[in-house]
Amino acid sequence: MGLLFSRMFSSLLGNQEARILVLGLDNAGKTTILYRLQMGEVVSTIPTIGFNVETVQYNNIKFQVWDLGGQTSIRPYWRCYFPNTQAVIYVVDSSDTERIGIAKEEFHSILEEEELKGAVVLIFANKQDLPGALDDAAVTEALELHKIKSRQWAIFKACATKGEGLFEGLDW
Ligand SMILES: Nc1nc2c(ncn2[C@@H]2O[C@H](COP(=O)(O)OP(=O)(O)OP(=O)(O)O)[C@@H](O)[C@H]2O)c(=O)[nH]1
Ligand SMILES: [Mg+2]
Repeated sequence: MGLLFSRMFSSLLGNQEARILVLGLDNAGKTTILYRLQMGEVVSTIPTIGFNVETVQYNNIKFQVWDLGGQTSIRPYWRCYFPNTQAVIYVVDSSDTERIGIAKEEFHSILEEEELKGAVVLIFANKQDLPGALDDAAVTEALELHKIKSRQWAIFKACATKGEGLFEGLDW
């Protein structure tokens, strides 16, 4: 009851909270994005085994951001984090054209999840600084984003290491 009232008051006062999952293949740049958003810095990362969770306060919204490890063997555990998620940030390494098909398959299986039915989806076409990186239109095509039905989605070009595109995505 107390929790309910505190949530009601904070929403009346305009302080909203949102739970966000950051998903995507290993090496896409998820952890780099999380700490760039939280600290405004590039941190040196190691592959995430498990998850990182941080609170990011932005524009009166407190985002609880969950960054999950993307290695093949860890992906089955993503679903443990699905309940109560308002938004999914799907990160793609735009220069990894070899694995873009796998990125597409993982993306569409996320969309089919019942527990994520109400979540909005933001896609970051990350690593735009690398040679040969697909732009947002090419990533849109490769991920077959036109197949998305009855869900709000948007794609932004990003470069996590330079901090480009990330807050534009959060603004959305
Ligand atoms: N050139 C370039 N490198 C990036 C960018 N974003 C992330 N990286 C690098 O990509 C590598 C992997 O980044 P991580 O953030 O650890 O990737 P991750 O998605 O968290 O990977 P897992 O934890 O294994 O799922 C690191 O060496 C980052 O510095 C970018 O925009 N451009
Ligand atoms: Mg990571």
